Order: sequence, then structure tokens, then C-alpha cells
Amino acid sequence: MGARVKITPDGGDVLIVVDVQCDFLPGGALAVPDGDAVIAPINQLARAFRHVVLTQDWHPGGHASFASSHPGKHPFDMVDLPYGPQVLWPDHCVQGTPGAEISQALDIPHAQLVIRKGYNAGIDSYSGFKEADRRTSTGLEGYLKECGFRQVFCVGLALDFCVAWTALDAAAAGFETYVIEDASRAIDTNGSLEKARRDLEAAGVRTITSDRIVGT
Ligand code: VGL
Ligand code: ZN
Repeated sequence: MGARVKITPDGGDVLIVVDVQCDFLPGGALAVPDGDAVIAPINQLARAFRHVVLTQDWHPGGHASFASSHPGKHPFDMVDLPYGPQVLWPDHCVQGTPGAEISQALDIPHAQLVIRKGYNAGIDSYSGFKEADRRTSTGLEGYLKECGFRQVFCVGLALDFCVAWTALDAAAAGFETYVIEDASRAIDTNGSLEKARRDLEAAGVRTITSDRIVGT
């Protein structure tokens, strides 16, 4: 609990809902533990925001982040790609498949943009802003700046990967950035959650709970 974080109805604040897709939910190819627990708080939060952007992990078959693309490797192994170390994942969020669909349980009809990422075969993209080569832009920074947003609130899946990287890039782009923890869940592999928390804190990203926005 802490002081209330004010959302101004006339803009300036945007909620980014990261990767709430079937493959990251129970029964999915890369199910995040307790992943469906994010749905209710996200739906409640979204009603408080006039502006909501969704991200969608969107990989071609045979993507470089898939363990199946690296003979002898298994999910959660590491591999060195031209841009650096990469965690390998089960095949997930393949373009056009049911697992890549954004959950029907999300109730955000007013979401204004879906930004897809991870569509380059050789480059992963946890962040909604910048791919894992740290050079290729998705265009989201320009979009948010052109819209005049100043505060970015990040929620979704997974807290220690796509939510954290999106928040870190938002902060680096100059937005006042928040992660809403109870509206996010982590994968937590090889210390990833601890590392994400440290990185977020070092970058000045504020970690809050949704009661500070929508609480009574
Ligand atoms: C994600 C691993 C691979 C995420 C996406 O949404 O956090 N994690 N692709
Ligand atoms: Zn992915």
C-alpha cells in the first residue's frame, strides 16, 4: 500500500498490456505459473485508463528463440546468438496459431493499438519497444511520444521477461514508468525474477500494486 497514483482521464497515461496470449496462459505452450491470475486485475485497471496498448509476441515458425531450432538444445537452455546470449523456449506464439491469440478473457474493447514483436526470424524481442539486438525498433516509442504520453504503466506476462524489458525500455525512452505487480506474473527461470527486480529498481521503474490506482 502507498499513496494513490493518479491517472488523468484526459491523457498522458497509457497502460501497456504485455503478451496476455493463450500460449502464456494455463494449457499454453509456455504457460506462466498462475498466469490467468492477471486477467481480472488487468480488466479492472483497463477501465481506469483511457489509453491502452497491447503487445503480442508473434514469432515465425523456426524462430531463433525456439529450442527446436537448435539441434541438441532444450527449452530454458542458453545459446549464443549474433546479438548475445539467448534463453531458448518451447515453440510458442507462432504467427496465426491459436496459441498466439490474445486471450478472449481480456475485456479491453477500447485498446487502441496492438504492437507485434518477435516477428524477425533471427531476433527475439521481449520488449515491446526494441528487439533483442537492442537496435531494431518496433516503432512503439515514436507512437507513444507522438501521442503525447508521459507515464507508462506495464502489466501482463511475463513479469521477468517481456514486462520487465518493456518497462526498462520505456524508462530509457524517458517515460515515467510503473510495473503493476499484482497484474503481472513471472516465469522465474535461473534467477530471472530476482534479476528483473534489480534491473527495474536500478532503472528507476516504480513497482506498485493496482490498489494504488483502482482501490477505493
Ligand atoms: C516471453 C519468453 C519468450 C514473454 C515471450 O512474453 O515474457 N517470454 N517470449
Ligand atoms: Zn517469445
